[in-house]
Amino acid sequence: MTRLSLATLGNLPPSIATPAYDPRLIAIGIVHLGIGAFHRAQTAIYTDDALAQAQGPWGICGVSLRSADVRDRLAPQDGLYTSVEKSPKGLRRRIIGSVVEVLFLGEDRDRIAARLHAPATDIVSLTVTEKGYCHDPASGRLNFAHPDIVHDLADPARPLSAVGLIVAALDARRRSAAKGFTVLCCDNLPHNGALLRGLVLAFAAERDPALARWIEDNAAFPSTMVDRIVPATTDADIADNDRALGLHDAAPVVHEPFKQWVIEDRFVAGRPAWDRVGVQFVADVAPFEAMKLRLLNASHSAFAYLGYLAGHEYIYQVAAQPDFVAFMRRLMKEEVAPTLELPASVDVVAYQEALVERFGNPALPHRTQQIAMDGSQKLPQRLLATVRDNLAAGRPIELLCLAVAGWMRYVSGGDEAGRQIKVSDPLAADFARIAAGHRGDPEGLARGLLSISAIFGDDLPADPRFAGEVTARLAALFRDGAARTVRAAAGRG
Ligand code: CS2
Repeated sequence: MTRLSLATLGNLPPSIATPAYDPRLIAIGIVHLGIGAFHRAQTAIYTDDALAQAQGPWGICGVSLRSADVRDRLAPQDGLYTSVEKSPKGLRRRIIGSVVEVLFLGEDRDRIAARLHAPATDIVSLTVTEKGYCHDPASGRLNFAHPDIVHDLADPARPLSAVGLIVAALDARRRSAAKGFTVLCCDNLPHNGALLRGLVLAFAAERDPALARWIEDNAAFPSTMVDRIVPATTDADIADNDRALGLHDAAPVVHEPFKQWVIEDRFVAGRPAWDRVGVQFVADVAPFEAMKLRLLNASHSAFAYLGYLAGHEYIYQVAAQPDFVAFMRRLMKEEVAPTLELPASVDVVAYQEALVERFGNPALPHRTQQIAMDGSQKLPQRLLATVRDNLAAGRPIELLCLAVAGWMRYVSGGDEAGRQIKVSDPLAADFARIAAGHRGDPEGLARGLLSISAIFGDDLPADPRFAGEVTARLAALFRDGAARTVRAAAGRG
């Protein structure tokens, strides 16, 4: 089958929208680290919309840090790919043109360095997932023992980590007396801009305090809140899309209609006309980010662990269980919403109801196992920060603790039918060791997992209310199973 590319764009059926600008004429102004499905389905689409409104030098050079796969899929098609929007109302396909170059760190290191050093690059954005920041999730500090950080400090000119790449690029700018750039973190981390700034400065200070000072003065790290549900693309998605296109696209992305991007308006130089295409610019992202992490992502993780244990492969199947939906509504209303302080313009009740509907989208099968990945990096901002706020205010924590216990039961590595669970997490080996030492002993398992300070810090394991509640919920999960425990917690048992 002929490949989608600039040369074959004209062969597409007229129902499929193509870029309203000529991607050939768009110069690169953004380097994006981590060109996975989320970036292609969210931030790159906002940029595509912005380019359609106002052409400018805002093409994206997408960089893969770990594997050549996305580069090998996108490069032969000139960076073009299909956005497939799916909901019960139907399906919409359009071709996105904002990614104009794709590089892989393992093979294109010099070209990536040249792009990052080029004065034309005003923005370096990132979606490298939580674990890509090489930090301690509980404290938010750089993990100097992380192998990539050890490597990058020993060989700063050939970095492997995103933090190392950013510091090397800013160092090169400083040496050539060029301007700095805006670093735009688009991952689901708390205060993501400030967090990344702290990591970059810690790394830079270790190399040279003067470099850290230059970065403080010359780079900006606005925080952002990003939102769109984007399950991993499957082979069946690709085959369906190829049939609709009449061309082969090796890298389509499949996503829901909803999208949101909130950004702090602190840029070193220019930016695309994102404000004209629905991006919200605010002075402080923190309230939006807390709302999203604590309502959406917390419920997602709770559904992923407890739903998987109850035998559901996909989130929409979990969202079709009245007990789970009642649990989610109660979790959001009673334990999360009271911790949020939102601008009056935000209707947080409507936001919660919309989440129930978004999770239930049957047109968008999203694997519980995909969301269950990397829990060690996700729990602190999704569940534990809320637990801390509630403990301090004397508010309830039961349902949050059930979600944490669901994670514990999941990472212990066996499901309710005794089958092995493939746990994907940077700390998976620790979980397996702890679980092996406490078979049939929920109390010991809870104690062992709570002692991982990179997740729980030192305060939570020592809090009798939290430790007691998590242990009781974990015992209930082993005794009664996830479906019954969720039913009881939802007040329906
Ligand atoms: C999900 C998120 O995989 C996960 O952990 O919770 O990727 C979620 O789909 C997005 O944050 C939605 O914006």
